[in-house]
Parts: sequence; C-alpha cells; structure tokens
Amino acid sequence: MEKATFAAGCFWGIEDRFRKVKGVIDVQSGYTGGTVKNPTYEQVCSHTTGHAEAVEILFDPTKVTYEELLAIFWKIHDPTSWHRQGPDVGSQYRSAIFTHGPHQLESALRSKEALEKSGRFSSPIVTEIVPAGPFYRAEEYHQRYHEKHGGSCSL
Ligand code: MHO
Repeated sequence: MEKATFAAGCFWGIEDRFRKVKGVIDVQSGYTGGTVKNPTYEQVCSHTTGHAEAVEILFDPTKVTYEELLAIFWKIHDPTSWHRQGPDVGSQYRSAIFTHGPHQLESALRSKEALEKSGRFSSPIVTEIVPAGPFYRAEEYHQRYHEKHGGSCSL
C-alpha cells in the first residue's frame, strides 16, 4: 500500500473523485502543509495555520499507479489558479502535491513539466510540490461529505 497526498481546493469534491478510482482503498479529508497541530476547520479557515485542505489517499500500486493519480489530480482542478479554486478563495485552497519519497517527488515534477510543455494552459502552473509532513484528519462531518449530502463532484 502507498499513500498520495494532494490539495486541489475544497476537499469534499477531491475526496469524492478519488474514492471512485479503482485501486484506491481509502481517502481521508484533512489538513496539511501548515504549522499548527490538530487544527480545526475554523482555524484553517482563519488563515492562522498555514494548512491546505487536502486528501490523503491510500492506494494499491499494483492496481493504480501514482502517475495515474497525478493525471486525475491535474484534471480535476485548475492548477494555474493561485490560492483559489472557483468560488473558494484563500491559501487553504492552494494547489499542492505533498510527496512521499523520492519516486513520488520525481514523478510529480516530471508530470508538472510535461503539462507545462503541453500548452494546455495559457497561464503558469502554480502547484506547489513539497515533501509530505504531518496530515491531520478533518472533522467527521467533512468525511464522505458528498456521499452524505447527495452532492457529487462535477469534475
Ligand atoms: N464553498 C464551500 C467550501 C467548503 S470546503 C470544505 C463552503 O464555503 O462551504 O472548503
């Protein structure tokens, strides 16, 4: 089993999308990339923690590769959008890849470069690629939010 951690805007939709991927065993919504231990949603929203809304994905690399997860990550948000995804504005909505180990770091950098060269976006990609630090699971009401509330990720 391997972990992948991504931030791409509000975690509700990102969790929902990755749960649908074959080979993904579990997805948690949470906070990472900041400095405060065990932050609450309210603290993260108040911009005092430095954390991003993120998902931690547990996957079986014999069924889905990290590179396939990266491809989905790039597709389901706008990586040229600085500290904002759609209506959600703030540094907690930044685009980021939190890498686990040198293989993931290399793949993430390579995929970003390939996307830049592809000409798919006219603005620069602002996605941060940084080593994963502690991940704090969000409050239970944020887990499987779309499943519980009948919504779904439109992407
Ligand atoms: N637009 C949503 C974002 C929630 S998400 C958990 C809201 O304001 O409720 O950041």
